[in-house]
Formats: sequence, C-alpha cells, structure tokens
Amino acid sequence: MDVEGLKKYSALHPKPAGLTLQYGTAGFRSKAQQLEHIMFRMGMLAALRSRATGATIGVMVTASHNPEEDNGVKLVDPLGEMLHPSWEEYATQLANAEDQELQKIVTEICQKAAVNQQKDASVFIGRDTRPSSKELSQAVIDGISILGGQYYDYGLVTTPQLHYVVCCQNTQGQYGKPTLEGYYQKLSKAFTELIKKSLSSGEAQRQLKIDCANGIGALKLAEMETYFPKEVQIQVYNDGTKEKLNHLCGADFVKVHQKPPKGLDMKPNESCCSFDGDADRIVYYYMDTAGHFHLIDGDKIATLFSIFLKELLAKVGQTLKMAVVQTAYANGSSTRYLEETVQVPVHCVKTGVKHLHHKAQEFDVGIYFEANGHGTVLFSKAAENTIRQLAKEEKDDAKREAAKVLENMIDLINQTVGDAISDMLVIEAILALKGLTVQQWDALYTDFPSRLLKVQVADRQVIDTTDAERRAVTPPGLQEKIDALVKKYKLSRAFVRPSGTEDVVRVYAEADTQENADALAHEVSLAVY
Ligand code: 16G
Ligand code: ZN
Repeated sequence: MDVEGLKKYSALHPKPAGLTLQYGTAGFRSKAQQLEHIMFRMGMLAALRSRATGATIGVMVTASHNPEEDNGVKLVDPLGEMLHPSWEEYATQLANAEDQELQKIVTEICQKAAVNQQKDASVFIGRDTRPSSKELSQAVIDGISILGGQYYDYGLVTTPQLHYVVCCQNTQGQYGKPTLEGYYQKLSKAFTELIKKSLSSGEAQRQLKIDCANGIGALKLAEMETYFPKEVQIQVYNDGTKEKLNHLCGADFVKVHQKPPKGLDMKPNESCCSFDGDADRIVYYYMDTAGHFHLIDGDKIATLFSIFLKELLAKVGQTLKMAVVQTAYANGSSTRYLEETVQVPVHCVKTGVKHLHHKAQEFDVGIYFEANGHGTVLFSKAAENTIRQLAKEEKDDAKREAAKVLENMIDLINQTVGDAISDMLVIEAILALKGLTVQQWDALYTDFPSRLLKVQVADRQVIDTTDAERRAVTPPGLQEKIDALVKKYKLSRAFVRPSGTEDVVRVYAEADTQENADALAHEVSLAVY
C-alpha cells in the first residue's frame, strides 16, 4: 500500500469530525457535502472487493429518489447483485474510521476477508445527474487508484445500467456486451420482436407519457430513441432541463402521495408512468373520465408479469417452478389475487431489494416487486436453457412460438436488478400482446384501503421484528397491543418496523374502509410511541 499517498489523498477527502454513517439497504445516503470521504473510501473498498472476488465491482453514485441536495453510493457485486452482507460491515467500518486509522482498517479488512493485495483490481463507476455526483465520483476514482486498482468510468448511467455492465463483464459477455450500446441493442431487439407479434394481431400504435423525475432516465431514453421501434410512441416529461431532480415528481412521489407528478399533462385514460431519480423504479397510472387518479404500483406490475408468464409456461408445457416474492407492504388484495386467481405461490420477505432478489433465486421463474415499483424477474439457468432450446428446436408450432416469446422476455428483462426502462418495455410488450388497456390491467383487482405513517421515536432500534417484519418481538407487549387493535377492524392487518433509510419507525395498516385503515394506523402509531 502506498502509505504516503494514502495520507495525502485521505487529507484531500477528510472525514468530518464526529460523523458516523452506516451502509444500509440503499448503501450510504446523506447530504452531498458529507460524502467526500465516504466516496473515497468506497473506491478503496471496491478495489478490495474486486481483489477478494477476482471480478469487476461496480460503484454507483446516486441517492435515487432523495432530494437533489443529497447523494449516496452503492457497491455492485460481480453478477450485478447488491454488495454481499458480510462486506456491508466492512463498508461501515471503513467509512467511520478516523483519517489516521485508514491504513490499519484496510489491513484488517484484508486479513478478515483474505484479500490478496497483490492481485489486480477492476472497478466500473457510474453516476446519476445530481450536481454533486461528478465531483463525488472523482473521489471514488481517487480511492480506487490509491490502492492500485484499474477503473472504467461509465459517467452518467441509470443504476440498473451499471448493474448490467458489471454482470456482462464478469460473465464474459454471456449476459450481453458491457456497454450502453450493448444494453440498448439487447433490449430493443427483444422488444421489437415482441411488438411485431402484437402488431400482426391487429394492435394499434401504443402511446405512453413518461415522467423521468428530472433525472437520468430522460437522458437514457433519448439515447435509446434511435433503437426504438416506431410502434410505441413515447413522450418524455420532467427531463431535468427545467426543474429540480425528484421535486414533486418521480415514482416515489407518485406512490407516496397517490397523485400525478408536477409537469406532466395528463388527459383522461392516457397511459402514464413515472421513473425514479436513478431509473430503477417504475409505477404506472392514469386519470379516469371522472378525474379520479388510479395508481398501478409494483404489486400490480408483479400481477401482470405473473399472469403473462404463467400462461406462456403452460403453453410450452414445461413444469417450471414459478413464484412471486413480495414484502409486507404488498397490498393484501394483490397477495390474495395472486394466490387465489392467478394461482401462483407468494412469498413474503423483509424490505430491501437484496432480500427479494435472494428469495426469487430459489425458483425457475422468480418474480419480485416491492409495492414502490422496484422489481424484476429472475430465470434460473436451467429454465433459460430449456426455453432457448424449445424456441430453436420444438416441432410443435404453438409451443415453439410461446418459447420464443419467453426467450424475448428473458432478454428484455434486466435480471440483475429492477430497471425502469426494461420494466416499462416489458409492460408495454405484455399489454400489446394481450391487447389490454391500462384500465383493464388496473381492474384486475382493487387494492384494500391502506395507510402508511412514520413515527419519530427516541431509539427506533428498540423495535425488533420477525416473520418478514410482520410481527414485533421487542419491545415486550407491543405486538399484543397491535393484535388487539387489529381485532377491532374488519379485513385488517398492521405492522411496524424500523426504517432502514430514515430515523423513523414505519407503521402500515390495512382495513375494510379508508377511515378504518387511517384509524388503525393512527392507533398503532400511538402504541409505538
Ligand atoms: C431502500 C431499498 C428499497 C426499500 C427502501 C425501504 C434497495 C436498493 N432499496 O431504498 O428497496 O423499499 O429502502 O426504506 O434495497 P425504509 O427501510 O426506509 O422503509
Ligand atoms: Zn432508485
């Protein structure tokens, strides 16, 4: 290790006195001015992780749907997954070390994780459109360089694009080319083939209005335009040229406030969607002729994917195991519909993409979505091989055609992580192939009334949960109180959990009417306080 260099560079990216941050479900997030040292150190950690795995590691500078003044950083593991949990701890240790302790902590991590410091290190870097992101990604580069690592800076990319190129790089091109051009080509080829099939069945041109949260999604959709089939007409709003990132717009705003974003002019029954600031989440919506707003969230996206994929799997006649993975926030009505009507097994896991992704890997076809619009589909290698073979060799025309559609789905879906651009194309393809309008999609089931609240408490960590966060184990007596409150209402459920991204406790309740859901959430929040 270049000890003198390390001293010099860490002095250029000093840690503010007394600041401690934790690598949480979304990596590090904070006000951008507090993150210089974090970025420098995450560059170092990425180099170490690369040496430990013998693979290229990704570093994404973004704070997703947070306000423009914030920023954050996340590491991407070799196959495009979230950083392994054992390394989250190293990330936190390195981030909170005092400047003069850095060398010691690096040595400790190398010992604990058996990192050979002589090995090559390779890191891919990406960033979102925040004003602070360029400088912060420069600090990441300094961190990689000081430990002798190589890097490639992709500059402005969506979070899922960075996951994608990391996966491509480490699978020797099996997943695709590790370039943005490779990403656009792969997606547009699969999409064009799917859309062509729907046009032959008489479907008219599709139109979609997209709110890009004034973020990276707008730039990347523009780059993709030349690859795009003319059959789908996209109109981009909130492209970042006029307003601030995520301000009164984007997927998170629309989901939380259950209303349209600012800056998107919506006519009755028009199909619209919102990306979030780094384009890894998407929600759809429309306004009916009476002026009522209808949100089509992650649960309903998972439902659409499930129906479509289940039908295709039945057509190809393979007994592949399919399942849906949700979190406790999934609306109970969606869970019921999936289990009873679509007849697909549903599993509930803890909040956070890594938990959903991990569970979905257990199936041949694992569909996962958070209600907030983050999700994707994972196909097991065996399932993928079977489908590709059927698409090529199956003699029965109907079966072969169904396998071809599935094959294009596999190529269109970004299996590394939830991806707003890819999910949007999958949704448009399914709606076109099934001849469905967004209104018909929305009408599959009606959400149970629900309410999400946040409560400020002295120490949110006193709440510990079990059963995929649906039951509180501590503090003693809390779960019994919640159980008693839930009993007062019909068709009700409620749970509390400490947030992984904010210093609050979240309270969620469902009941037979909106008034009752509101009342139950309120009473539960008093029990927490
Ligand atoms: C993070 C998670 C998101 C989750 C949210 C919950 C990732 C990449 N992101 O943003 O999936 O829904 O946290 O936040 O895992 P909370 O813990 O504050 O409720
Ligand atoms: Zn995001």
